[in-house]
Amino acid sequence: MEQTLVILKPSAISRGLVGDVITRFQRKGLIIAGIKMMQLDEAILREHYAHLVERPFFPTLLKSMMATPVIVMVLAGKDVVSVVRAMTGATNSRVAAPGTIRGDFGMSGQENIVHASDSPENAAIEVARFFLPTEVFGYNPITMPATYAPDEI
Ligand code: IDP
Ligand code: MG
Repeated sequence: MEQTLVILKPSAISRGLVGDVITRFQRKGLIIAGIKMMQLDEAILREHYAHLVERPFFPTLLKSMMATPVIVMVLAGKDVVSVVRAMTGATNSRVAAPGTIRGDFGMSGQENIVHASDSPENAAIEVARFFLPTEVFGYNPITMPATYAPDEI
């Protein structure tokens, strides 16, 4: 099963949205393959947001992502990377479509509740960045036959 990396950002923690966001992923039928709380530091964020380090807002983004601990998750499912990106919505929460996590829960471009991997290649890199192999579990929930047709899994 494909995997993706999700971070419940400090905006989700501070605003009490952890349960609501995780519930959405579970109701969709995604499998939680790994989950833990951690405090991010500058080193891991410079790696994770390497594509943004030269941007003027990067110092503010760093501070925002270190404001509280975060919850990191590995979600598993068929085409899970694109499914979760679609559920997440556009980067700017004010533009994100209603029905998406950012569109329903946020008002900010920076304080946008969740991170989600943007490609299967990056998902594999990001899962390895935040999780030890022993912290990610491959299992088939009893709900699988009601979630997928046999030829989908
Ligand atoms: P994504 O999270 O939708 O993949 P990226 O472009 O990868 O968007 O940016 C990573 C994160 O950096 C965003 O989720 C957001 O928190 C922050 N960010 C991106 N662009 C801006 C901006 O123009 N102003 C402030 N923060 C931004
Ligand atoms: Mg991104």
